[in-house]
Amino acid sequence: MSDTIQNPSSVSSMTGRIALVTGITGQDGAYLAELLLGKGYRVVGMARRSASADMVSARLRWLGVLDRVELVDGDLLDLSALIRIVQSVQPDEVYNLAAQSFVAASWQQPLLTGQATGIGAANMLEAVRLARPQARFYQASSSEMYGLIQEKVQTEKTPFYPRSPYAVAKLYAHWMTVNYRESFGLHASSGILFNHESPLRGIEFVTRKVTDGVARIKLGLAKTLPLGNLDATRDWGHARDYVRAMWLMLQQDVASDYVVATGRTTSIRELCRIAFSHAGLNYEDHVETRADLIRPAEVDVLLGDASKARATLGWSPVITLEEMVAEMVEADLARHRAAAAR
Ligand code: NDP
Ligand code: GDR
Repeated sequence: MSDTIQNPSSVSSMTGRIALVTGITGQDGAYLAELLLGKGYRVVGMARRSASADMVSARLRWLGVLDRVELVDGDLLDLSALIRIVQSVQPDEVYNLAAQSFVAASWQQPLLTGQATGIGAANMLEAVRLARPQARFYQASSSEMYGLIQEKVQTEKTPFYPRSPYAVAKLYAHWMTVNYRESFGLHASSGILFNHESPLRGIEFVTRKVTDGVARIKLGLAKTLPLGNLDATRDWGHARDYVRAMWLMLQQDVASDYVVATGRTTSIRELCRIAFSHAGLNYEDHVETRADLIRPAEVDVLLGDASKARATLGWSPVITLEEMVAEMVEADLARHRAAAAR
């Protein structure tokens, strides 16, 4: 990649609408690109320059959309580049998905996380305000902002109590989005998304770590799976469902903040049971708990109430946890079988 856009105008847009997506190489970036291309958008994805360019595009390739997305080099820490990109792309919609998104890593890299996940979002808001204030803006906020839970079921009105450097950075980005909406009149919405997963989830996150572990154990490549806290519970949905909510938010006349969640919470232990039993295995025979995988501070329970998204956006999730875990286990089995056959 370079400073200029790759694949320029290789796709003529059916709607004439242009979307700029940061974090295009991540899980949500790939699914969102697929959704927007399906709706006829011209999709420009911002990605960091990498020495391993083929790895950068792996998820887009997996979904079969790589050649239809235009990629441009950019880093959230580089405001001047962001301004130039927004100026040249002139997007109608900007989806800010880029972040250092791994909670556990944020204790090892608190300042970098603050820069990318917090200040990075402010940089993007500034770039939009200066170069394309009429664009609609989406900020990837997180249920991690609730942290030490103040209400059993979390809504847009539940008080926040962040419990990691990641969550603190996301809270800053969230309030900057609200402030840019209220101060400068930007059409800026914030999606408070609860955990969402898929076969494209990074391997370090617990769902994918479990489904990859199940596949390796099933194929005789490993015997055990080390995990941390099995008692925390998460409200898990599928990324494909959740990117639809992002898009719906930017189609509203008035920008706002929305919880996006399934309304069901499940422990890591139960997730293990579902995933292992899908492959005919008993998790208790293979899962080991390891103290070094326990976090300095934990978010014990997350359970979201997406009533506002349901009522205003007409959004509700379609894919169940069991269906998603089955899809992920099957994808990891296929991946390991293909690697063994090479
Ligand atoms: P991923 O970790 O899969 O993707 C993160 C993306 O951000 C990658 O493309 C990464 O690029 C990019 N990135 C990181 N730092 C920078 C930077 N300094 N400049 C430019 N790009 C950068 O995350 P997801 O797709 O799962 O999540 C998308 C967003 O939604 C994130 O902001 C995340 O925090 C948030 N979120 C996610 C939830 C989930 O359950 N998935 C729930 C709630 C919020 P590279 O490939 O180069 O590393
Ligand atoms: P989370 O996701 O921190 O909720 O953040 P993750 O899958 O990393 O952890 C979920 C829960 O599982 C427990 N856990 C383990 N987690 C990992 N990664 N590895 C383990 O071995 C392990 N063992 C137990 C954790 O302690 C935790 O309770 C995700 C990210 O996508 C964020 O970017 C996003 O904002 C939130 O979801 C909503």
